[in-house]
Amino acid sequence: APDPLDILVVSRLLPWAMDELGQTHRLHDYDPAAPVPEDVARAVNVVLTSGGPGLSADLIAQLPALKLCASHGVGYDQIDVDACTRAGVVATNTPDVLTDDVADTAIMLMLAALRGLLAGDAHVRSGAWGRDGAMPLTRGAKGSVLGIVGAGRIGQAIGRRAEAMEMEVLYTGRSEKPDLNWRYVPDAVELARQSDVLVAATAGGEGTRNLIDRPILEALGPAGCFVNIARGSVVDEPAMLDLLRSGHLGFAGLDVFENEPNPDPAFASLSNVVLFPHHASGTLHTRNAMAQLVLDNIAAFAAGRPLVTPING
Ligand code: 8YV
Repeated sequence: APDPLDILVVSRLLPWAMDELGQTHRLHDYDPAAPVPEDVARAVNVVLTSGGPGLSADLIAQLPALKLCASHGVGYDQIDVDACTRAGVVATNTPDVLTDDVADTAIMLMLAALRGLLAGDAHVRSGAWGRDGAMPLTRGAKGSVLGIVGAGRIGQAIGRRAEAMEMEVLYTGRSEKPDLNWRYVPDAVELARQSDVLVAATAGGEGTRNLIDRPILEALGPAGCFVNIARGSVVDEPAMLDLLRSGHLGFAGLDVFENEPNPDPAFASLSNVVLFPHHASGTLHTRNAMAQLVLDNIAAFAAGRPLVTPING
C-alpha cells in the first residue's frame, strides 16, 4: 500500500468519500481564519478543495511540502494555477462527469424563463387559474436561436440539447471550432443580436470577467433570455439587473451569481428571472462521480501514477 498522505481539508467531499480517504490518509481540518499550525503545514502534501474556496497563493506559500491540489468541480478560477505551477504543485479538477447535469440545468432555466414556469406554478397554487382563467401566453423554444458563449464541453452539450429541440445554434469563443456544425459568430454583440437565448458557458477567472457586458445584454434585447451556468463573474451583474428591471433585457435564468451564497437581493424582486442556487451539478449521481474522480486523482498521486484529470503539468 502507498504511504499515507497528509491532506489539508479545505473543502469536504460526501461523507462516504471522506471516510474512504480517512482510512488510508491523515486528514487535517482547515480553519480559514487562522494560519495552518506549523507541524501540519510542514507535513501537508495534498490540499483537498473545491471550486468555491479554491487555493490561494497565500496558502500555497504556507505549505512547503505541497505537491497536489485535488479540487472538486470543473471550474478552477479560484485556484491560483500559476502559483501552483511555480511551487511545483499539480492541480486536478473534475471535468466531464458533471457535463450532462449542467447542460440539463441550462435548458431547464431557459425553458422555465421562456415559458413562465414560476408564474404558472403560482397561478395554480393561488387559485388565480379558476378565478381569472388562463395565464398569459409565452414563447417556446422550437425555431428560436440559441447563442452559446464558450462552446467547450458544457457549451456543446447545451447546443446538442437545443438542436434536439429544433432550435438554431450559434456560438462564439476565442476561435472557430472546425468540428462543430454550428455557425460561428466572432463578435459577441453580433451573436446576441442574432440570438433569442444567450447562454454563458465559459470558464470563470480574470480572463472572462464581465465578458457579458451591457452592450451584449442590450443586443439580446427585450424579448431575449440570458442563461448563466458558468460563473457570476462572467456577466456585468449590475448592468444585467438594471436591464432586467427596465425591460431592456427580457428574461434571465441564473445558476450563478457574483456574491454567492448571498446574491444581490435585487434579484428577488424581479419576476422575469428564474434563480437556482449554484446547483447545476447537484444531483446525487453526479456528486458521487465527482467525489470518486477526486479520490481517483489522489490515489493516482499516492501511487506515483499519472493523474487522471490534471489542470497543469
Ligand atoms: C460545484 C461548479 O458546485 O464544477 C464546478 O465548477 O461550480 C460546481 O460543480 C463547485 O465546484 C463546488 O464543488
